[in-house]
This record gives sequence, C-alpha cells and structure tokens, in this order.
Amino acid sequence: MLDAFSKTVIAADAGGSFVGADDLASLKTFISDGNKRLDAVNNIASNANCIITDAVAGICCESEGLTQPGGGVYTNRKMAACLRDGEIILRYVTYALLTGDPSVLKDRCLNGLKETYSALGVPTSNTARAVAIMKAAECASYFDEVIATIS
Ligand SMILES: CCC1=C(C)/C(=C/C2=NC(=C\c3[nH]c(/C=C4\NC(=O)[C@H](C)[C@H]4CC)c(C)c3CCC(=O)O)/C(CCC(=O)O)=C2C)NC1=O
Repeated sequence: MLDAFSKTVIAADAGGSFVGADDLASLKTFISDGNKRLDAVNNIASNANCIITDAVAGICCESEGLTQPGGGVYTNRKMAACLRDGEIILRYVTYALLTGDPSVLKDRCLNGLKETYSALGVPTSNTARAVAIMKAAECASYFDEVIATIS
C-alpha cells in the first residue's frame, strides 16, 4: 500500500513531469484533513461493536426472514459469521480512511467477496443494507465502495 504522497510522486515520475500545482493542492487538503481522519478512525474503532451490532440488528428487524429457518443468519454459526464480516468490513474501511487510499480495502477485503457470497448464498442485498447502516458521514465513500462491489 502506498500513501498519497508516494502515489503522486510515482505518477509524476511515470509521466516524466514535476509534481503539479493541482497535485500539491490535493496533498495539502490531505494534510489538513489529517486530524479529522484520525478522529474519525478513533471514533469508529471505539464504537465498532456498537456500530456492527446495530447494523446487523437493523437488517434482522427489517427482514424477518433472515433469522428464520433457511435465512441468512439462521443458526448461531451464521449469525457469528455475519457479525464477523461486519467487523472485517468496518476494520478495512478504517484502514482506507486512515491512509486516504481504498486500495487496501479493495485488494484484501472486497476482492472476490461478491463471488464468495454468491457461492455461499449470503444475501448481498442484506449485506449492502447492513453496510449502509454502518455508513457514517466521515467515510461515506469507502462504505459506498463496499456496497457497489457486492451489489
Ligand atoms: C479479510 C477479508 C474477508 C472477508 C470479507 C470474508 C468474508 C467471508 N464471509 C463468509 C461467510 C459468511 N458471511 C455471512 C454474512 C451474512 N449473512 C447474512 O445473511 C448477512 C446479510 C451477512 C452479515 C451482514 C454468513 C452468514 C456467512 C456464512 C455462510 C455459510 O457458511 O453458510 C466467508 C466464508 C468462510 C467463512 O464462513 O468464514 C468469507 C470468506 N472473510 C475474509 O477473510
């Protein structure tokens, strides 16, 4: 994983050009956003259990079939797997938020996820809804990335 600064340099070098004013302006935003990112990551990490259980409880209330025989989280094993997936997704979103770079989220979490879910019969619309419930204003675009990938 490369940080935003390294990426800018590599892109400039590949084009044989100086780092442009636009690039510098966006890096400047990145630095002044730094504290907001740290606060947001800290906030999500400290409330992770609550955010995840709230999202999974939310989908269970909205779609009662999920907890009934044949449903996506019927049996403790499946409920545990679902809560764990919520934790994994939220954790990778915080990595992306911290670095300002979605590649770690894409490569290590989302890559092949939709296929895994279809192979196992995990209902992706309910998962996308759980992610939508977890979505917070500070990191909306990374949550959107998860929803777009599995939808
Ligand atoms: C590091 C990245 C990573 C990801 C992303 C990941 C996801 C992941 N979720 C899985 C299963 C699962 N995921 C769910 C999730 C849900 N079911 C629902 O109905 C809800 C809508 C939803 C929760 C929001 C369930 C129930 C299973 C088990 C399915 C089964 O075995 O029948 C599996 C299959 C293996 C297993 O059961 O552990 C994987 C690989 N594993 C990883 O290592």
